Amino acid sequence: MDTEKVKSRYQEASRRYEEMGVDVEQALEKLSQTKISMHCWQGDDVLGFMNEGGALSGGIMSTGDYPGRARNPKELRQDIDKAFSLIPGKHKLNLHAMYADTEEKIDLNEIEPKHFEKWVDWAKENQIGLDFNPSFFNHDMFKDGFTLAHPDKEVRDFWIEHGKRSRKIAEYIGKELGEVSFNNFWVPDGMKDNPIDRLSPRKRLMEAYDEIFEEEVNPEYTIDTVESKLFGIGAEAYTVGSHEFYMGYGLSRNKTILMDAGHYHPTEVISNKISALALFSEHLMLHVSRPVRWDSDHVVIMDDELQEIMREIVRNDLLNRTAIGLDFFDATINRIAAWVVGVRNTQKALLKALLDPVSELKEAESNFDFTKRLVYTEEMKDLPYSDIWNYFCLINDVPVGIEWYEEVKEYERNVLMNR
Ligand code: RNT
Ligand code: ZN
Repeated sequence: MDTEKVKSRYQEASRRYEEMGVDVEQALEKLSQTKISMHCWQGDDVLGFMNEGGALSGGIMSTGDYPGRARNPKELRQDIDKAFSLIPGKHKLNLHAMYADTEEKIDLNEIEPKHFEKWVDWAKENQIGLDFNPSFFNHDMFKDGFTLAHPDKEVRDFWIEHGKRSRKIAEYIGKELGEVSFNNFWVPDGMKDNPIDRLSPRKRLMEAYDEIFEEEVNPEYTIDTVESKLFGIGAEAYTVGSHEFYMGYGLSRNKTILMDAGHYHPTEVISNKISALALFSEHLMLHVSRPVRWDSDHVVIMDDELQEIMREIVRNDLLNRTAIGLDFFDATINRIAAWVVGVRNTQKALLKALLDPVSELKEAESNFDFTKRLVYTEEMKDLPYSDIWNYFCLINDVPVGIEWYEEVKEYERNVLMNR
């Protein structure tokens, strides 16, 4: 798109927003300060590099066989670089332990900071932050549907060791990069059919976490987060780490609670939980995902819930306290396009929220002027936020509109198809 046109449209659009009482420059400033934590696992269908030939386990599933999956750390970084080059701003990469980059033959209970040095070097070079996750799946020690809550101590101890080591790695990452690394704990533990004893596995999970978190890590470098879930494939009847489990655990242990948009009952939404959690916890972290009938991890699109999540963050002034991560894996489409669409949509939804006349709307509501609230919120839907977005892409030196798609196609022809 022609640069002058982008600029003049931006000016015209800004005028319209300003008429509604919106400070557009401030919105762009906030948008450019907000990092999205892009998940590495969209690039290889959540397989990782530590379990050769092993399939995805842990009650999650990636479907599709689009060509060009990244098969090693080098390819994955190359693809991530491509995606980031098409996304405005500097962001974070969310790394899983099973993506260790090393020649050494190591297991999950042996990982050390040195096995992630190459990721850290890459992050430094590209000014990208890193978040981290222990990987409690894709492994033989995921036994009988359990990890940390397994009745057998040997199984639990393996995973406890893994969890402890993940914290050391996240601490190392945060220290090296000078930016906090959120380290997220999610375990798939559960049962397919109705359990007799729901309590004992939850007690074991609680105790295993207490052991993992025994040692202090420097909160300037890493913050532990815990992610709940309603069910998984093969754990339909019972998931040990439920929402209530982690609300209780996180709040009593000072752990940050992570809410994944796909991990609740189908009519339940995380947008309605953010404000409640914000009253009781300093930080919160999200996995912005899109459930379609189940926790299907579809690419996030510009739907109502994505917009409502961002509005909640903005209207409650939670941008500085919320870590926004993404979590989807679609193997039926170009994986780089999946990232670009997902991250750009998340940013766009945030921009839309930032372009609302929040104080005016709050005032109307506090005066019980529900008519004005309705009239304004409906009017805002018609304002040309995409002219503001295109300008944001322009000043950040990334493709405007869908110009990025041509670049992805070219990359597909030249790189992905040769894999
Ligand atoms: C699974 C959780 C978890 C994973 C990633 C790979 O249901 O959402 O966050 O998707 O850790
Ligand atoms: Zn998740």
